[in-house]
Amino acid sequence: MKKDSLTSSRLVRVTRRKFLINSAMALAGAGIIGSADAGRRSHRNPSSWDHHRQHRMPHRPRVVEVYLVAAETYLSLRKDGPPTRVWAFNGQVPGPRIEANVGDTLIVHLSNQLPVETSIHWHGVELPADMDGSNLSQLGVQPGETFTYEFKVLNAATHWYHPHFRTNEQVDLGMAGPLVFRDPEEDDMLEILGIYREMEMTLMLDDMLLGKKNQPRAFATEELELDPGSRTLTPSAISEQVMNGREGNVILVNGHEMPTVKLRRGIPQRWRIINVANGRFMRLSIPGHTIYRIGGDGGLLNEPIAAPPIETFPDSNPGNGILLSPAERADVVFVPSGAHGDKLYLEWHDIARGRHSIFTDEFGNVTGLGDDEFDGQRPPIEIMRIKLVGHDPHGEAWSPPSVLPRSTHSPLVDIRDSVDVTEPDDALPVFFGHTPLAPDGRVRFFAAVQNRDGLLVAIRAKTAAAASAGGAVVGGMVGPPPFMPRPFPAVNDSSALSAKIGDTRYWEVINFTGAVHPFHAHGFFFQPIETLIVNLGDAASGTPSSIKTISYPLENKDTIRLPGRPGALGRSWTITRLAVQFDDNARAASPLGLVRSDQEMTAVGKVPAPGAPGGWVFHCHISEHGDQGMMSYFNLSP
Ligand SMILES: [Cu+2]
Repeated sequence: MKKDSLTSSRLVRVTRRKFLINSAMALAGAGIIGSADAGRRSHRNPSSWDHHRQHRMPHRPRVVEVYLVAAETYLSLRKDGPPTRVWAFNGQVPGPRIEANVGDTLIVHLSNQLPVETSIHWHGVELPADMDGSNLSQLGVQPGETFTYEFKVLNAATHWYHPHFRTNEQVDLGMAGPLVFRDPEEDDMLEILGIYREMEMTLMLDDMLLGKKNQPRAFATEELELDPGSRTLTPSAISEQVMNGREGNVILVNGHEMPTVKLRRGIPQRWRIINVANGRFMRLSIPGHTIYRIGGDGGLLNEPIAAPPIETFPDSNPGNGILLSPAERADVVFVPSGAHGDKLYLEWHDIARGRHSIFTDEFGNVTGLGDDEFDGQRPPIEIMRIKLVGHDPHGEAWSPPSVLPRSTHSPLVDIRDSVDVTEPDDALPVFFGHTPLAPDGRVRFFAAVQNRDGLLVAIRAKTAAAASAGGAVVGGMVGPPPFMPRPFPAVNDSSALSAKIGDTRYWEVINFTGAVHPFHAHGFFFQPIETLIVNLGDAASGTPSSIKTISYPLENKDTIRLPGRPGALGRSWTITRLAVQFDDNARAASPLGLVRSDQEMTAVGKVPAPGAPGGWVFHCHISEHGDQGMMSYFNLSP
């Protein structure tokens, strides 16, 4: 085993070097060119990101050590106009791309030069609790302080990193970076299938809400918390940001508005796509091209999923294009086709996700909510230009493999059959909802965990009645407002969810709202089992009861879209079930070798003490919702 590791380590370094050389050539040739100010910013090409800041020690070949300084700076993100005030890691937006191999130990030294506390959460990474970086797992790193994260890389997948204090503001201002964990064995097997590492790019997609002179507009939550008396946002603007998530007006690809990339036609391209926007869902299409999704949050799938291009507007089939809610990732392959010199565009498309319209009276007070009639119908936006170059060396079409390779280090094992979703005691119930809007625009989102008044049982009974009603209208009403569960601030250690190490359980996440929410759980992958979309129907309007089931391919995920309810509040909801294994074997005893001796796997408590982590959080990844309380936590015990 040891010898194998050494061999593969050498192989990695050769491959990495080859990658850098090829990247440098691509850069010299064109790479990402961007617009007229290309020459002013050396990091316009993603391949040039900061490898000088990432060290692989000759005497410690399995250690990757990185220094990240969080500080305010100004960067030219837009094609025109003055630079934008950003908060950045190492002066870059996105932050430096960190890359490591399975089996490596990653050490990251964070220095906080911001005026506020911060942290780094390693999104989707399985690691010890005290390294998770959430506001429960550690105390904030104060201005002027440093903190060192250290953990072993266990799974090959595309992740990202970002602060977990005042997430909506800090991430939106630029604090997010790509985190790529590789497995050389997988890379080798993909090369046999024609997917070469040299043809790989990481695309970090974001949007920013910029106002005058390209500066960030005020944040709704900041207004509410810090400056209630002198707000510059109107109540409806506050509601807009908080209800629908902060959607920006400038879409950035690797920190640039509308960059250009040159691609060799006929050669499969592998893109690792990461959506780091606060509230914008990224639905992507390249006209005339089928994009194959080969992986996502937790690494490779067992088989590719074909996503046809979006050819009509609006397009309500979510299977067309690649759809990413905030924080989700997609590992995709496509083959650029066309003539030398042709231009293609990567397009953003809208999807109906339950956006609301906000109604106000003549005094500017918020009076109510309605459905946004243009939800899913916003016009497409071209977000990246692709120039085709070269001749097709193969002269024949590449076809996707029927089976994808996962390395022996991290096989994709189906755990869904080992949970019994008819057993309520095995469920980890979560209820997503929000309070009514106040006239000043405030609204509170919650992710309640307390199963008060048998809410889970009541929901299940109503769901079963709807399923057996055969179209008949089912009476009764469930959920808020009559059963308003406790929000995050009211949850304490006695009412928090709990699990034991070694347990296999399932999340049962019930969405009472009409909007789609991306549910994210820290520390442990889950495997989506099913979503039930339940409507009790309505006798008055003659709407029959209905229940629809969505099933999912086998996949490890950490963020999943929870569909919104299809009908009236209290008479419809969705139930999403996700299998999760609280297994620490991989962390405590990796077959690849060393682990830290002071592993903190368990985590208990809402308030972390110095040196002792608190519980594991889960939340909506529309940052405004999470920060407003659509967040809770679970305790893990031996
Ligand atoms: Cu949400």
